[in-house]
Amino acid sequence: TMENLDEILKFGKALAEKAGEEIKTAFLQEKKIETKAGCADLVTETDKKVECMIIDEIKKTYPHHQFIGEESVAGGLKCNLTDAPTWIVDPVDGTTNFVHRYPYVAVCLGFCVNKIPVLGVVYNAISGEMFAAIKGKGAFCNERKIQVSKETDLKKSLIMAEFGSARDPERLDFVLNNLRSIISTPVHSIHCMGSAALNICAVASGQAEAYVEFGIHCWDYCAASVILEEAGGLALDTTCTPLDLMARRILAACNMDIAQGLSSRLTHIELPRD
Ligand code: LIP
Repeated sequence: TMENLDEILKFGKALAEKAGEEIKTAFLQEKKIETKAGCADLVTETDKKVECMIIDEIKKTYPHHQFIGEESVAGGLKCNLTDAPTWIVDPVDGTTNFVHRYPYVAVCLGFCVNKIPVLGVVYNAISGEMFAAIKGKGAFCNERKIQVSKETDLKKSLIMAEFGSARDPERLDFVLNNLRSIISTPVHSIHCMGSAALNICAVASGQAEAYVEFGIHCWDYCAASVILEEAGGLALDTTCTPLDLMARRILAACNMDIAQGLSSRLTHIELPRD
């Protein structure tokens, strides 16, 4: 099947806006919060409702497309990426932010063909920033072209990272040791925005030099990885090898100097695959 990516992008942006309306409406209201894999892995009614809406709309317009969705996988569906045109969906990236009314919450729509991410939409539902890219056609934020930072010195870099949602001591040691290793490079600072996708878009926009995280999932980084690469950046595995969508780890960087400098300071763990 030949997919019309320009048409799909237009559809994806409209869909993200519609999902964003739901999120914005619920943002300041009282929320029903449940936990998933651990006490800091949160889900709300909005996550589930928005994912259902997104999948229904895609099925109506593109009946031959497949899906992987965060809440569908949490509900027991398999995370099965085939060569078929497949959407990888995170209805609310930054659920913890959403719960706390911290205004960095994104709808992520990634689209893969032959297992390659070829289109990505990341919509900050609160700020209204619409990040979008088609492979080979550049990256945009609200129609303005975006570009990564030109900095090559890790010591002059701002790094995005996260604590993640695991709270067991062994994993915390791993995360905190890596953060310690990064900050003592020394870098200018480490920021946590609370959304993997928006961290990657910050690198794509030239607002930070790199982002690294272990333990995230394909729906957190699929869409944003296309945006980053189209902004001139690198979406890599943490070892600086090609990105593995199911390996649950990413190193997003503005260039190879920054990527290699950062990668060499990290301890790398393998996680159960998506
Ligand atoms: C979250 C990420 C966040 C990361 C968490 C979690 P969710 O996604 O975007 O940056 O640290 O581990 O994966 O659950 O809000 O979609």
